[in-house]
Amino acid sequence: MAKLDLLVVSPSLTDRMQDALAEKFTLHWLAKEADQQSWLAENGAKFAHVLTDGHWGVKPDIMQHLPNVKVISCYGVGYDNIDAADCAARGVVVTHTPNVLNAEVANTAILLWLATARRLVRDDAFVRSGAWLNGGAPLTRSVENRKVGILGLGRIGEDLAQRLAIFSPEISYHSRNEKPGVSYRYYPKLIDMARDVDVMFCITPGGAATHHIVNRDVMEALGPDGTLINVGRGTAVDEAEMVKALQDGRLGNAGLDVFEAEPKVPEALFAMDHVTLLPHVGSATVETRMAMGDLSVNNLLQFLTDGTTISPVPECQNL
Ligand code: A2R
Repeated sequence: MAKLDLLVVSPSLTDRMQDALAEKFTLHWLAKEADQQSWLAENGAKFAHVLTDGHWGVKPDIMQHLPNVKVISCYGVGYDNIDAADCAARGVVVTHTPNVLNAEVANTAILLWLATARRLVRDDAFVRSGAWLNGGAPLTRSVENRKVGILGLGRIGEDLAQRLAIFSPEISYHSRNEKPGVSYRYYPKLIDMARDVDVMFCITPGGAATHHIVNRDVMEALGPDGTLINVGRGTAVDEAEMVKALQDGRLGNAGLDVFEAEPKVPEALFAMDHVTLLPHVGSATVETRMAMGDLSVNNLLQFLTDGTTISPVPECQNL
């Protein structure tokens, strides 16, 4: 049987994903086209199936050339770079990879908190530079018995809350809606939670609703001894204000896996040892990326079989 055409928006895929897709699809790599807009104008109409990731999404300049698209599979849980509401209105199913990455992203959040509080990077450099020969490293701050606020107690946030239990924290959370059946304290206002906690974990989706939700006032409420950990989306934090607050000591510390204009990171952060930086690797282990890859591929394959998908985004669940 002739293979179907698959538009791949991500510049790369794992070998395992390519092998699984190759049985049914001919892969067309958008990133290999020198003039993507002209190529899409000529070829876009032939694609009913699209594979992308959370970073690249399917932005309007691509979407406008896909009049016949039926399904978009996103390799990642965040899909803020795809207009899912518009897709749903057009009958286009968007899928993503929830749950299979909860543990990994929660672990990354804890890693960032421990590394930041205990100055892992600073003290590693301290040993390597030979500075230890002249005396011990300065003291750090404990992660035990802290007041912890979770901004976004969703799938990942709940997993994080459970994993944090070994540090005997007092956990609270903020989201738009109070979660039924949850014992953690709910704050209807983010700023009130920020004022009360020692560390705030940000695990919300990106997009307009959360844009700069962590603003200057929230960071000042977190305060000079407070720590901000962000593993959700860079756009949720006002990055310019965060840099200033960290410089002035109005915000104590930060552990960041995500940034507003990735892979660009404000250079002012590079010299700060009260900040720990990661290159958006929250889910980036071999095991978890394999699970995400399998789910992204299987969403497409199931769609070919019976028109349904395993994990459509909420906007597309009734299609
Ligand atoms: O607001 P709610 O009740 O829908 O709670 C969700 C919360 N959230 C928000 N909180 C405050 N203000 C907002 N504007 C807002 N929008 C959403 O974020 C919920 O507690 C949480 C998202 O949870 P899930 O949808 O289960 O997402 P998951 O799988 O935990 O992943 C979170 C994000 C992804 O979208 C990627 O951006 C990143 O983590 O990997």
